[in-house]
Parts: sequence; structure tokens; C-alpha cells
Amino acid sequence: MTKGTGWCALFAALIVIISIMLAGCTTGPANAEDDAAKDWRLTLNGTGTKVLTMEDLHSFPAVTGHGYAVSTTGVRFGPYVCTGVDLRDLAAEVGGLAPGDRIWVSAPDGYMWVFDTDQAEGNGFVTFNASLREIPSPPLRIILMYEQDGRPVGYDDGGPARIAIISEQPGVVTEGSAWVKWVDRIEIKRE
Ligand SMILES: Nc1nc2c(c(=O)[nH]1)N[C@H]1C(S)=C(S)[C@@H](COP(=O)(O)O)O[C@H]1N2
Ligand SMILES: [Mo]
Repeated sequence: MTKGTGWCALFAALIVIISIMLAGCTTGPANAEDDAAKDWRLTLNGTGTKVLTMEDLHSFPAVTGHGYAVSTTGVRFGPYVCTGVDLRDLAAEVGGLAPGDRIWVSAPDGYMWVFDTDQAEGNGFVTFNASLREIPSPPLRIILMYEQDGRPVGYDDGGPARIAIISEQPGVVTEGSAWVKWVDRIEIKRE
């Protein structure tokens, strides 16, 4: 083996090693998110029970709007363009909503938030402008969001499925506590 081919082999080996490392960096986290979405299940409970996959969720009419939220500590998250499924469409799968019903939305970390039917219709939320001054609420929609800014919702953002409260126009801030992350259960409670 000449000196030249030795260097050439070493160089080739380096290229292979670097490629493998780069591939790990770029596809690793994306695959983890894909797996999370693949394993994800949503249990709907109303007059009956249904379990949906992410593929099922994508088969519902998609709704897109502007979402922007503020935490109790005044930290804002967003603004985002949010895409998902209207909560009423999910409720319809298990008997729909009747006046007085409550919608319990929960996650595996034990967090839960309750919406009433008025809110499911987009009313009765407290809203702020981007400077966190309270403003009269425009019509809103509660969605189970699976896409944020055109990409699947990442785990850190509460994916694969998170509650988002959206409006047609941008700049409407809602309370972050209702934006349930990692949603895996939606129950309709009737008195
Ligand atoms: N599953 C789950 N969702 C949750 C919470 C939580 O603790 N668990 N906290 C809520 C509260 S109080 C706020 S302010 C926002 C915070 O969102 P962030 O973590 O994206 O900033 O998530 C909401 N959704
Ligand atoms: Mo919060």
C-alpha cells in the first residue's frame, strides 16, 4: 500500500464516521417524535368510549388559527399558527355536547383542565392583547392541536397533541393554563 492510498482510506473512513454522526444528529430527535406520535392514543369518553390514533385525528376536518398564550407568571408563549381538530368534532364522536356538560381534558402527568360548553362554542374566555391588557374576546375555538407553525407539535411544546385556543386574527392572548400539554384523554361529564 502506498502512502497515498493509506491517506485516502483514512479520509474515506473519516467521511463515513462523520456522516453517521451527522445522520444521528438530524434523524435521531425527529424519529423520537415520530415514535411518540405513533404510540400516542387519545381516549374519548362520553356516552361511549373511543380510542383514536394520530392518523385518526388527522382524518377529522383540520382547523387552523392564531394561538398565543400567557402563563400565570406572565411569560408569553407564541404567537403560533395552530392546526388541529375542534373539540366539538371530537365530542361528536362520543355522543356530542349538551348544555351544562363539562369537558375534562387530561394528560399523563396528572394535569387536567375543564371547559364548559360555552367555551367549546368559543365564548367565555379571558383574552389579552400582546401587551397583556385585557381585551373583549373575539370568537375563539378550542382545538386539539397537532401542528404548530406547520410542524408536528414537539414534546417540549406539549406534543404530539396539545390544547390550543385560537382566533382568526393574530395577537389574541389567552390563559396558558387551558393549553393542556400531552393530551391523552377527553371526557364529557354530564350531571
Ligand atoms: N399536561 C400539562 N399541561 C399543562 C401544564 C401542566 O403542568 N401539565 N401547565 C399548564 C400551565 S399552568 C401553563 S401556563 C402552560 C405552560 O406552557 P409551556 O410549558 O409551554 O410554557 O401549560 C399548561 N399545560
Ligand atoms: Mo400557568
